[in-house]
Amino acid sequence: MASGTTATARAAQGAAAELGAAFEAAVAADERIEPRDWMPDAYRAGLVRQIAQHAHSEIIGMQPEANWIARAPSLRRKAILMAKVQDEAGHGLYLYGAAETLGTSRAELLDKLHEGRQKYSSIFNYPTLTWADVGAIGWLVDGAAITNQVPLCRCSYGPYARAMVRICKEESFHQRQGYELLLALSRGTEAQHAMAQDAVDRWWWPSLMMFGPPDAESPHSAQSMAWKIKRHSNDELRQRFVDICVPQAEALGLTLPDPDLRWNEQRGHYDHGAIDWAEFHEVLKGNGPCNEQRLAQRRQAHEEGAWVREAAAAYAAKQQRAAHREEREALAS
Ligand code: BYC
Repeated sequence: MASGTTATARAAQGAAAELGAAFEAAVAADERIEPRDWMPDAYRAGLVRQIAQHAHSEIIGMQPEANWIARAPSLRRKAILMAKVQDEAGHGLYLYGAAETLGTSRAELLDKLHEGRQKYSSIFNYPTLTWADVGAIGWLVDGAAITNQVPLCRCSYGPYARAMVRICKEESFHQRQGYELLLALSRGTEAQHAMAQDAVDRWWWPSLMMFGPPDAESPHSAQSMAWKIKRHSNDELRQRFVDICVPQAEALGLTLPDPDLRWNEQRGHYDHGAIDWAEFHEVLKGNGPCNEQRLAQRRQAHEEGAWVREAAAAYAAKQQRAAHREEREALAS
């Protein structure tokens, strides 16, 4: 009996080792891991953590911009902004869908968001004070998002990587509309130019924080990069973003609010000033300017949408009953 148990345990261990080796080999060969494939528990949990945070950011990210839909300065600008905010909702859906393939329901993730047990991007805890903020969000926030997210199109987990392809195409449109909006303001009246500059002054540093803590203080980066979920470190992507933005700011006729920003010939990159990480951690702890407001509005939207979810569930159940009835009738005839 004892030796039988040992043999079974040994066989199970052998099978687990084989599955683990197959997973590692697939990652090393740059193949995609698909929902039905075996994966380590920590890989699954890490993906759910990141995808959930990403999905939550998309739907909370609708709030600061939606604040300006009713006050857009022209019908054209209003139509563009509505389409953009609607896109963010869609991105949330693709991402919650990707998380569902890992065995975690959207309802469960939303509960965690509403209870403050899962994060969303720090950037959306800042207020949108003027119309120029819509431009600054498009240029800087969507620009940072693209820089961070294009490499995620090659993420080792198939459903997340495929969701990111479509998201990045839409983000690219969002970034351009923000840039074009800021350009129009920058070339406008003195007051419009000043409004654009003020928005850039307020959004620049929080945009740099979107890339996450410095590499040395990023607990997840090493494992996430080893599993090819992330392809580049937080600091690498932040640097890439800074290098892209400096000439764009010059073309816009706006300045970036960092006196230490200068080209470093030796590194082949722009050096930038120190980021206020204390502010970042405060925002993550819930003490940013809009944390409470964002979560309260999200909870309210969820409660107000209860009837839609009930109606959709009732409709789905009705469709299913009809399909079963048709099946029974077909069998009986
Ligand atoms: N804000 O070890 P680290 C958008 C957390 S949506 C809040 O470096 P990781 C858009 C991190 O989660 C933008 N939390 O983590 C939408 C972790 O906490 P937990 C969102 C942050 O995962 C609408 C802890 O700090 N984009 O673009 O390796 C309109 C330690 O960090 C932040 C994505 O989510 C932050 N900024 O790297 C317009 C992209 N940074 O989980 C635009 C996908 C870090 O241990 N996500 N934390 O409690 C990623 O690429 C990575 O998750 C991150 C962080 C680079 C963000």
